[in-house]
Amino acid sequence: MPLSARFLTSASTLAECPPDDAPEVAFAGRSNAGKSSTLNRLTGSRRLARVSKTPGRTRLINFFDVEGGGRLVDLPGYGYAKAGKAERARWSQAIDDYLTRREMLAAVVLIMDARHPLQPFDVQMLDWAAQTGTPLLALLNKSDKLKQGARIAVHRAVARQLADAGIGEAIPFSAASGLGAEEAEARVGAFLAGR
Ligand SMILES: Nc1nc2c(ncn2[C@@H]2O[C@H](COP(=O)(O)OP(=O)(O)OP(=O)(O)O)[C@@H](O)[C@H]2O)c(=O)[nH]1
Ligand SMILES: [Mg+2]
Repeated sequence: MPLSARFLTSASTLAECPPDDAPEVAFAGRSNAGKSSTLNRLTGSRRLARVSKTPGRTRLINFFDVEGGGRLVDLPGYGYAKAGKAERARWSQAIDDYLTRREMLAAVVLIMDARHPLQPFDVQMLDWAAQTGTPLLALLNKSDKLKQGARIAVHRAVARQLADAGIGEAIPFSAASGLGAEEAEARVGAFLAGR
């Protein structure tokens, strides 16, 4: 079942974030990996989060209230090349602050493009999750772009890395086709419920 959610607010700094008083699941990943598309898929909504062909669409931290409790958080993408240096520095500061200071952060959903998984930012995120003991779910997004054999190979390789690091789980996923969506919804719902 999709999670029912609605937009709460946007923030460009930690100080602007809503009170840290509800469990949150944050969607992180490289620019253009499909964070916003994934949020829309998991909430069964076309337009909850803004999706764009141009990387760097999500420029703020966006908060969505989930019916039944908790929030989903759409983070700006890491590594958006066209943003100016100052803007990039501001984003990564806001993301780092969010990830390190948010007491109610229940889990991180790491969205990767299944065609280019485990880029430096992703590995950094996995290391961070392992070090801090933050639950992490990796979604191998855009799996619709891969043939079955490649999909299986990528899943196996990423699952092995996660197992080596002692964290989380990887799911072949497609925000476009809905592959893996039910499983991801169940996992996110469980994170929010503290399970
Ligand atoms: N084929 C395919 N395309 C996808 C999928 N998910 C996202 N896309 C496309 O990838 C592009 C980026 O999607 P977004 O959801 O905006 O990505 P994002 O990670 O939120 O990007 P930023 O906000 O810029 O960091 C869009 O053109 C989407 O339509 C998928 O599962 N399959
Ligand atoms: Mg986005």
